[in-house]
Amino acid sequence: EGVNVQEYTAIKLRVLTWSDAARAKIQAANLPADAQVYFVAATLRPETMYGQTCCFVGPKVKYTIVSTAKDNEYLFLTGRAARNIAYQPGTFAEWGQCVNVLDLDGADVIGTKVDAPLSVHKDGVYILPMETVKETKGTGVVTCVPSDSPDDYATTIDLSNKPDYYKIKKEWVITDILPIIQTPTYGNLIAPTLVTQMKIVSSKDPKLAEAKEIAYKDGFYQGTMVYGEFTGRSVQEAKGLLQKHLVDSGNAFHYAE
Ligand code: A2H
Repeated sequence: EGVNVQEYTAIKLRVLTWSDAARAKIQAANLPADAQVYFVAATLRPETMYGQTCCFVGPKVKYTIVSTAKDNEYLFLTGRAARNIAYQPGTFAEWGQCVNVLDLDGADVIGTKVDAPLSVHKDGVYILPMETVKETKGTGVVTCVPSDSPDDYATTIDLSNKPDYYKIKKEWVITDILPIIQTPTYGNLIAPTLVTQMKIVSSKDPKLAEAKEIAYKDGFYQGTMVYGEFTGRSVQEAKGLLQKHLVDSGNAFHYAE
């Protein structure tokens, strides 16, 4: 924390169908029939959103659904993030209010299907568990881009290898990975390449910290887009363009903490 401000893009993933556990609690909370609930994922890499394959919550993390008084919009995020967002311009300040309507555990929402903006998976993607999600960072919701995030790739492999252990259905895990960014050293799938080269064996492997650092620096400073409307542009250029596109289309907002 301290004086460093982290600027995230908060991506809104609209709920298509709830998991059984979440549906029961939501019915009991009497949300209006036309309520639109969005999972809010904080990302530093908006230019990678084409490659979203699922969205992670911490199974043991506590979340809240808040009402925003805007077009029957409700947000799913940690209580901490909801309080932060309430004070940021362009969000609740204009939306009028931020009222907590329901508390949920991460485990309750696993198996919920959401629409991930820009993702090539147009029928939606699933909410899945990631044990390393921190309650104290961002919104506690992490959208999964396995091509460019070593953490996301390692978790995807774990989930796909042991669906029963994680209490998920194997078919909820998309293992097809879309190349989005070309880098000179690690090709067009930097995260899988690093995980393999560094012999990272699970989502809890300490070597992931280093892989994450390399992937972030190499992708950002050396990367070129090989997918989407900014194909051929540098990642440094595309990041701002895609952030603006997501915000202007109503699919994201700025979030700093
Ligand atoms: B990034 P920083 Cl493609 N717990 O988004 C754990 N991780 C979290 C989190 C939380 N509560 N909130 C956000 N994050 C992740 C995309 C991405 C990200 C790519 C590549 C690298 C990358 C897709 N997941 O992050 O500690 C989110 O994942 C590498 C640093 O604030 C967010 O951006 O620096 C990033 O960590 C924020 O990390």
